[in-house]
Amino acid sequence: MNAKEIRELFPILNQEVNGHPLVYLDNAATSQKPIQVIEALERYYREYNSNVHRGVHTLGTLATDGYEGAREKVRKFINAKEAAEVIFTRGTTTGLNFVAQGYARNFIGEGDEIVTTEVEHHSNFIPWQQIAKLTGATLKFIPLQPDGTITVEAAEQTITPNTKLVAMGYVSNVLGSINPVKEVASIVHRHGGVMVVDGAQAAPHLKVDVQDLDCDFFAFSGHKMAGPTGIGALYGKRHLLEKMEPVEFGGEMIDFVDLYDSTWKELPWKFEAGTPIIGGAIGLGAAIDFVESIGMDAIRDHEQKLVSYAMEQMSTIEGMKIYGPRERSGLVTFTMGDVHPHDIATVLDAEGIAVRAGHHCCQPLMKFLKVSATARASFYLYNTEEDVDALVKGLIKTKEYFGNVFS
Ligand code: 7TS
Repeated sequence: MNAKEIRELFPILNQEVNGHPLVYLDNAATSQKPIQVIEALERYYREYNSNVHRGVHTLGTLATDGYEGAREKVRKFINAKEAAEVIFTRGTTTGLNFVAQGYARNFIGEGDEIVTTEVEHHSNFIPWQQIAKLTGATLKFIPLQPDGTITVEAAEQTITPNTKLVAMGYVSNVLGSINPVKEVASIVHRHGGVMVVDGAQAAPHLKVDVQDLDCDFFAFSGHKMAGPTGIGALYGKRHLLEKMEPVEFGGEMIDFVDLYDSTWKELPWKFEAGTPIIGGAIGLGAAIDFVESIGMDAIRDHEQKLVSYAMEQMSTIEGMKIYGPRERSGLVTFTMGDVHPHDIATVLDAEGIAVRAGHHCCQPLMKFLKVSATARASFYLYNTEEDVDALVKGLIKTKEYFGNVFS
């Protein structure tokens, strides 16, 4: 299937916005959903909505099979050893906070180091900053290259025997850079620490193999990979999840409850208190089936061609500054002369083109790049060269509109 055929499977894309065909280039914020995912959600709510893991009635069994079946799909998708190592969460943010509260808070203390980078999304930054404040651990940052990339050598020089945890994004949501998480995991393991990977921008766009990366935790969101909002997964190695404390308490996650003490269910349910996100998990399972039917390698190849074409075309515009390395995932973050990124996004929106402007939840990185905001076009499997052409045309129009601010 080519991108144009894939596009037909996404009903939302077939509409006009402000009198122009919609060109959706805000996929790093959230992707659109194909008909297969919408139908899986509808089928669940129309035909077998029920709570899981409790009743013996038929709908309850169907819902439980759907929910646990989705867990197995996630396991296979990221190549975890066992489904018990996959915890359903609300998304990447929740997954990373679980590791911070359930693991780091209990196993990290004064004199220990937590290592992260200035490239991180706030979701993979603030939890560690706060845990460091709470525990007295030292927060350290791997020095960045001028283009914002992270080298193995810089990681090697920052990580020490005192480093108990390294938190790093696999793919940057601003620079598109692909970080050497496998190599960094090997360094931190040599020093006895754990490797936490923020996979929010990786899982939708490239083949993830948590065993090959040898990361200890890996968090991602369903909504950025054609799935519904409100669902994601946290992978953790069994031995770490076993010693990690539950973060939420209540129904579903207990074994026995006594007046003054309680015991927990086995993995992964120990971490899934309350009625879980059943419809969301089933929708995520359908999204995994969908992206796998296209093929993760095919998705990456398509995005590589698009991003190269976009960078080439955009570079021809006077005043264009593109951030990040040449080798990247499918997104382009840029500024254009002195035009404020919000103005760029506003003019593009009038042309039916959706891009994001702002700090992209990466204020430390904006500081590093010495900008207060940037604009970003991010691609997915349904975007086409025509979308890039529309973007470039829109940017030229923006430039003409604000022409006098170019020096
Ligand atoms: N980590 C990275 C690298 C991200 O890009 C995002 C969301 C998150 C974590 C948080 O994911 P959530 O699903 O829990 O919200 N990034 C963006 C973005 O770039 N624009 O909007 C959301």
